[in-house]
Amino acid sequence: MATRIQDEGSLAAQREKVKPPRMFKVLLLNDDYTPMEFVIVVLRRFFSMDAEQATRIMLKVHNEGRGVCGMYPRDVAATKVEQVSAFARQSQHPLACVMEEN
Ligand code: TYC
Repeated sequence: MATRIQDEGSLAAQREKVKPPRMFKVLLLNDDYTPMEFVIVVLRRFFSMDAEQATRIMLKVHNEGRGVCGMYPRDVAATKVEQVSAFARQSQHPLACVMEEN
């Protein structure tokens, strides 16, 4: 049996459910030191790109200064940034990965 309060609760839940999630771009930034091959490995490993896509995005970043790797809800984007940054740090490359709201 539905009470008035339960109805309001389910309406609120439904409103929450249909609202599209805020989306965040994950970007790579260019630098003068990270090897091109390493950037391609990053794009393939963390963003599931094939060799051709990864090469295209790497060259875009190299030529234009930055490039979008993908677009995700906040928590997924933050995890990508953390994973890429940790991998770059561990490999002693200065590669920078950031997120920004779409
Ligand atoms: N500019 C780097 C080089 O010439 C390559 C590079 C590409 C670095 C993309 C970072 O996000 C980057 N070796």
